[in-house]
Order: sequence, then structure tokens, then C-alpha cells
Amino acid sequence: MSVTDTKPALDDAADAELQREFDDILGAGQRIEPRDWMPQGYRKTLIRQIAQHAHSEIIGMQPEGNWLTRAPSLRRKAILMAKVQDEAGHGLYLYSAAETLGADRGDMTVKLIEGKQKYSSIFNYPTPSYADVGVIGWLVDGAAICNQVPLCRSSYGPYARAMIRVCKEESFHQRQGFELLMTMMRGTEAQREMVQESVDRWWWPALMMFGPPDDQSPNTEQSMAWGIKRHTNDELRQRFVDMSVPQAKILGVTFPDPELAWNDERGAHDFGTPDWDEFMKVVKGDGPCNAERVSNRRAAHEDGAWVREAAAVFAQNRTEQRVSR
Ligand code: BYC
Repeated sequence: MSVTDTKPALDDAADAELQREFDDILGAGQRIEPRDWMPQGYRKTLIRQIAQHAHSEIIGMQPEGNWLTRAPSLRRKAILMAKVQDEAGHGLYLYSAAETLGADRGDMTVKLIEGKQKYSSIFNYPTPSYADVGVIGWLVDGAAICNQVPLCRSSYGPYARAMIRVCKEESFHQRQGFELLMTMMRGTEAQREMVQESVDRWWWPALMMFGPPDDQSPNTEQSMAWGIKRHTNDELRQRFVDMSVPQAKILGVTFPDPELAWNDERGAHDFGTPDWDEFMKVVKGDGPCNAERVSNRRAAHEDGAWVREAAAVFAQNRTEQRVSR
């Protein structure tokens, strides 16, 4: 047998050993780190999910950013500014986590702008009312926390660690949203109506954030087997509904779902079915604000070209100076 004949067999044996080590790490509930061997599918799935997550944070700055110049007081403006900046920070931790898998940040941004990578459906809805700032904090950040707390135990180390800090900041965001709404609910009748109108618009899109129902989710089973996801989309959606109903009672608002009711037998709330056709339309780029969100992101990327060029030249000069010293 020639050397080339034996090579595939050796590679197969080596691959099987690497796969066993990878499975053992997952089986022991430990983390996979950037230099560890990992199956290509695991790497690809993580890059897909982390890139989408990073893009969501960056695009997610736009709906609330819309109210920065019109916040009703200096205090509210400062709070909103800090929150929007936090989202930028989350995007940066996540792009860095994707880079540890070999993804390139510039390339991910181009893919987002060209519609080849997704971002969360929720950010394709408009924010016509100031109450939307509070409702995004309460419901959208609330849904994000529900989805992301289990990701702190995700099997990929850099992603899980990024999630710990993101979740701490998201819970702060959720509380500021709730506090804003509580203040409005204690205000005038017109303010209470604004809050209810906003809740009516955001409730169903918030439920869609968790992704399609489990029987239509192509990625969940494998992602759970790899420990990337810890719960299914429907499990987390249920958890979010159960968490939100008592909070709505405290606020004094209702959710626009006639089927929403406590089910004693299940020990959980029954609720209606989100409009999955609308979800698919939004995910495919045809939501109310998709074009605007992507066009703003494209403009920001193009406007920032000179900064990236200057930073690259600066870094190059520093390297050359160090070498010549
Ligand atoms: N929107 O098999 P599935 C934030 C896609 S940031 C758009 O269940 P998976 C915040 C999915 O990607 C919020 N697309 O997928 C920021 C897949 O398509 P591809 C973002 C969605 O990955 C600023 C297809 O549908 N959070 O909260 O197993 C201010 C089939 O789905 C959506 C994260 O990214 C959606 N809603 O599960 C305030 C969390 N749902 O990729 C707040 C991390 C599904 O096969 N990500 N799709 O072409 C995850 O946990 C999971 O990726 C998901 C989806 C649960 C979202």
C-alpha cells in the first residue's frame, strides 16, 4: 500500500479521535475554546448565530436611536443615549466572539448589508411613539434576556462569556423600560393610551423574536445537541409569556390576545398563534422598515470608510516603527 493509500485511513482515525475529544468536552459540560478542534458544522452554526446576534444589536440601535433627539427631558435623553451605546458595545463583544471562530468582521458587515446574513425581525418595526422606547425596553429587552440567559451556558466559551455581560446590561435596560412605562401609566389618560397602543403593536413581534415554532425550526435540534442552544424556541416563548403577564398586570396594560389565559393543568399560560406569514415576510426583507434599516447601516459603513483606512495606516506605521527600532 502506498503512502497516499494509507493517508485517508490515518486522517479518518485522527478525525474520529478529535470528534471523540470534542464530544467528551461537551458531555462533561465543559466549554469549547477557540483553539480546540471542532466540527465544521459547529463552527458554521456558531458563526451564523453569533453574526446574526451581533447584527441585531447594531441594527437594534436604530429604532430607539430615533428618539434620542426628541426624548422629553435631559434625564430621559441621557438614559436612552447610554442604552443605545450599550447595544453598540454588545455588537462589538459579539463580533469579537465570531472573530475567534475565524470570521472576519468586515466580511460579516458586507454580508449584512447585502442581505446574506440576517438580523432579528423585531428591529424592522417602526417607533412612531415615545412609549415605544419603554415598551422596547420592557418587552424586547425582556424577550432578549429570556433568550440569552441560557446562552450564558452555551458550549462555546467566548460566546457564553460575552453573554454574561450582555445579560447584565439587558436586565438594566429592561428595568429602565418598565420604569419609564410605570411613570407614563401614572401620568395622564393620554399617556396611558400611548402605552397601551404601543404594547398592542409590539406584543406579537416580541413573541416572534424567539424564532419559528419548534416543528418549523430547522436548526434547533442540532444546536441543542451541540449545546449551543439550551432550550427550544417554543420553550423560551412560553417562559416569556409567563413572565410578562404578571408584569402587565402591575403596569395596568393588556396584551392583544383573546386566547391568553392561565391553564391550571399545564401550570402555564395558553396563548394565541403569532402570524407566522408576517414573520416570514419580515425575515425575508419585506417588513415595514427593512429597507430603511439596511440602507442606514450601509450609509454608516460607507461614511466610516475613512476611519477604517486611517486606523489601518496608523497600525501599519506603528508596526513599522517598532520593527525599525
Ligand atoms: N428574526 O432554526 P431556527 C436584542 C431565522 S438582539 C430573524 O429556529 P436558530 C436587542 C434563523 O436565523 C436580539 N430571523 O434558527 C438588541 C434561521 O435562519 P438561517 C437577537 C430569525 O438559529 C438591541 C431560520 O429563521 N438575539 O435582543 O436555531 C436592543 C430558522 O430558525 C428569527 C439573538 O440573536 C428572528 N426573530 O434559532 C434591544 C439571540 N428567528 O440562519 C434588544 C441568539 C429565527 O438558518 N440567537 N430566525 O438562515 C438565537 O438564540 C437563535 O439564533 C434564534 C433562532 C432563537 C433567534
